[in-house]
Amino acid sequence: MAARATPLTFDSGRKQIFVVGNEAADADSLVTAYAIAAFLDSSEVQGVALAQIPREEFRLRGDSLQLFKEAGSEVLEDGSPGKLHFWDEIDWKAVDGLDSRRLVLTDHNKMTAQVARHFEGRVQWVLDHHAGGGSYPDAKSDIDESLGSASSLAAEQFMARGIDGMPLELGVLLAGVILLDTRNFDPKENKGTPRDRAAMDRLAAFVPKIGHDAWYKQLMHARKDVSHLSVRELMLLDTKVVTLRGLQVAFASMMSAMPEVMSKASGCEAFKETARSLARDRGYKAVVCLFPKDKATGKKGLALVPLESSEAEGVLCSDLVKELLGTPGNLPQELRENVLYQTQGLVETGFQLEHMPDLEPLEAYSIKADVSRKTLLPLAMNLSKI
Ligand SMILES: [Mn+2]
Repeated sequence: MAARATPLTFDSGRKQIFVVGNEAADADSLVTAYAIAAFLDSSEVQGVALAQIPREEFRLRGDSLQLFKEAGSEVLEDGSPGKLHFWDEIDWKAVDGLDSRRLVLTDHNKMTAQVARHFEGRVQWVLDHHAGGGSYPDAKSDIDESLGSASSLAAEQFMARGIDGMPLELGVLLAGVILLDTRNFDPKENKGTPRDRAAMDRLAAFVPKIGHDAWYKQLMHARKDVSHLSVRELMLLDTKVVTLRGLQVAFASMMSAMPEVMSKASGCEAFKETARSLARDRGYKAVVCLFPKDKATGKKGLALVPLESSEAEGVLCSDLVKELLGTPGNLPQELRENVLYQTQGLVETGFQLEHMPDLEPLEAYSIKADVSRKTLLPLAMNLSKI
């Protein structure tokens, strides 16, 4: 196991071709970028696989974590692949200095703004299964919108070289993603096409001995499993960042109930410190966590952690609490007419926010179980206006 990422040094004797997947950085995007970079690597070309996330966030993708491990890829202590280069690790000045650099897009067909800043006019090839396309008429294009997985396209490239051209590591990675993306070719899901099936059949030798069905179940379980994640990682897992009164606030949908998360954090004070440290690192002024329903109370949980309670973000958090406590009486007409406010019964009952003094110094509350981030956010956005 390598202790650190393979340092990305540019070989002056070869042309650099960067390969990047989409910004969601799901298994299909990560694996196609990784595989196509390896495919392109030669005595003339240095293939560089790129992920549009910081390395810290790789572990949040449990399916990818498991797949790279199973494939025998060289991984770091956190399980992230050493040969995959993450957005926070790139020396962009050095990249911009590579005059002949080119870009390949996998699993999307239009550069994100952050990628375009470094590769405008340099897209050479697009392998994708999304609608759209046509953004780069001069680039080679392999786009099939009907496909379940872009990994099927990547597999075809290796197959065209003959089966001997497919290394074991990449065969396992691509087969695993095709199974995930096609939902194991379940006809009810209608995601896998005959073209995906043909790619999968040619990768049959890379499926582990347990067989397709059991492997698919394991990978899906790994995708949903959050037991390996730290409290900080749980906060990163499903976070929306919004600007309220000019301040960046992260709204995290937590995957475990409040009591479990507090015990994982070793207490409310440590939880609060974890949230503040995340806020500092990411430039947030506050982190608001919404926890799933706690079986014991039948309610969800809400915790608000401003970076500094004496500053503007502290006022913002207490104003949000006041606003929540004032519902339903204070709901503006626009939210009364909001369909989700109606289906969650918020127009009649309000958010049913109740302080949980036992969790101090953490500012924690129980909240009506029907509430979701989709209804919490509009109220916060409304607050930003007043
Ligand atoms: Mn995809």
